[in-house]
Amino acid sequence: MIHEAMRYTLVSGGKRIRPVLCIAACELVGGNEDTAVPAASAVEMVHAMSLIHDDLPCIDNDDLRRGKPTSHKVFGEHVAVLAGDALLVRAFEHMAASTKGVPPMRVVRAIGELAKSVGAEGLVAGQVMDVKPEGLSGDVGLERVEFIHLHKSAALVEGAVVLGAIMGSGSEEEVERLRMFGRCIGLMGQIVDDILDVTKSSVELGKTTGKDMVADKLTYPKVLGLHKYMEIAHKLVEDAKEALALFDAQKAAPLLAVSNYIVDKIN
Ligand code: GRG
Repeated sequence: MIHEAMRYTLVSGGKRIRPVLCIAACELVGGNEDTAVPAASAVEMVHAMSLIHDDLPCIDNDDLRRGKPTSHKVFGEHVAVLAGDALLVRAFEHMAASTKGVPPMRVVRAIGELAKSVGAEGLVAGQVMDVKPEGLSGDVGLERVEFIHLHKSAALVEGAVVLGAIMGSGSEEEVERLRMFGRCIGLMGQIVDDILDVTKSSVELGKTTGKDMVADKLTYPKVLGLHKYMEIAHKLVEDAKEALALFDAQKAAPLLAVSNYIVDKIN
């Protein structure tokens, strides 16, 4: 039962953006795809567990994820909690046991990076801040929203890219440039989702003003307005491109393609 619950979310049709980024970053710094596959899988396991826990009744209480019943709806709440825990631990076990052809110090560093992107300085920090404020109004600080998005959404995307660069034996400078790239597109991904939430709601309600219709979510559009928010998304694409500028353009093409894929949804 526990393995079935672990697999249920892990193979339920996500876009796999994080593992793709991890492998592309590894190849960009000259590494072989195979050396990044365990890390890429580990990142996807962490992503899957975060979705399971995010959907729980005590957090977002969602019934559907990717068009299917959420883990706790299928397996019950206690199994969903445990499946999330087991996936989290399995991610680290898998990286430690299955990474081949990478110096042990690099594997240890990558494990540390992943842990940091998940824990109280990463996903967990973002989730803790993302409590629904009662009577939310225009005075919700931009800083707070930025903190939530950077931690809850961008941290694991950044982690995925950094892990790939480490496994591919990237230099310190390459790792840091790719960290910046990952952070930009992670943040951009969340912004694009927020914009689509707003525009979709507007279309559904037959309105064309782009005014925020999402009542209970803490989003940038609520704080900044849609126009300014679009500007930020486009600025992040430029920053992401700049972070890749010193790499060979042809080799950087796959990462740029992911970045364009994300932002094209709002163009
Ligand atoms: C990490 C220990 C631990 C607990 C979890 C609940 C929680 C703490 C964190 C919430 C993390 C969360 C759900 C962030 C949202 C991230 C996000 C942008 C999800 C959507 O990603 P996509 O579009 O999804 O890549 P698919 O379905 O394609 O995989």
